[in-house]
Amino acid sequence: MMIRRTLLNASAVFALGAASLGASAQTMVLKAADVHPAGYPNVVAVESMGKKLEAATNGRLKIQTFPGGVLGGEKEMIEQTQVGAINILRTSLGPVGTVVPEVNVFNLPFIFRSQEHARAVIDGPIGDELLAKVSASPAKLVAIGWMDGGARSLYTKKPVRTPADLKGQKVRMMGNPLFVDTMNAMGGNGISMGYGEVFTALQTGVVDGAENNAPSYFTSNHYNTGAKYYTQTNHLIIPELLVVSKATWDKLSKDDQALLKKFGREAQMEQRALWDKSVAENTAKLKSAGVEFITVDNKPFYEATAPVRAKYGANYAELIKRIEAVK
Ligand code: GTR
Repeated sequence: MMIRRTLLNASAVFALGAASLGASAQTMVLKAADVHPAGYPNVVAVESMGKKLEAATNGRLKIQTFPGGVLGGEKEMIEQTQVGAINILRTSLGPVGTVVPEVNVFNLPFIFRSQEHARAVIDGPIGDELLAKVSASPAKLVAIGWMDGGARSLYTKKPVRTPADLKGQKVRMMGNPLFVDTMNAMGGNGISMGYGEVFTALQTGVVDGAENNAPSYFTSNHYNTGAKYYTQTNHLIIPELLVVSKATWDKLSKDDQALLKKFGREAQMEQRALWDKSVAENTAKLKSAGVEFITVDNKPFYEATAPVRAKYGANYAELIKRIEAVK
């Protein structure tokens, strides 16, 4: 009798323990990573996504942000997201092209006519199709939204006005062979390297320049290394991506997945509003820090990069036509 009661009690305790375990297993703190520092539009948009998620789930799902590249460079962070060590990642589409080659069509030089054109494309059916391609690929990433990445222009220690001025200049590009080819076609020597290494590389002369949008150029401090000529080539307009690890995604209920999708799309719109402000503010800061903005005719750069569009765009001719047709 005695033994039986003990057994009963033990199973009651076990049942209780399982119930509370079950409840705590559902509470999740999602790690969200970004190479950009706190306060950058992309980071702010993900933080506010976290607040909405927490409110909508009564605290069951939360987002903890890890900005400033503390979890590694984008290449490493993509890998960590693929295995579920990072749950949410905001990344440029640039390095994603190495794991999902189909997205490289957005990574082509001069594929978009302007930021407005890029926005119209990512907001429409083509944008949705590419998100779906990322999610359906074997890369183990679920794409839930886009963000603006602005237009990338060259910054160098010597002024550049034509492709010939780039001769012999080593220019840091993002980790994707497409970008190294782009810089080589533009007249320089493309060197691929993680974002976090660029400041020292510029300082020590490992590279003579790099390229980025104004908010990145300013917040990374790259303008403080002598690379103070900012040539307005606008050669790459690359959308940014918000992805969830597939390993994490598969643990979520359908309702929670739908919430993440909804808030991901809202983050896209919030970042956009912050982005325009950030470009204006950071442009002003760069100018007052002594950066010389050089206006150029970008036609020679466009023409020089035709072989890159031909090489990497060959399989996507139809898609490129559709992108060009978007008003
Ligand atoms: C920024 C982009 C980052 C990162 C960086 C880079 O514009 O927002 O995601 O890709 O460029 O040059 O590595």
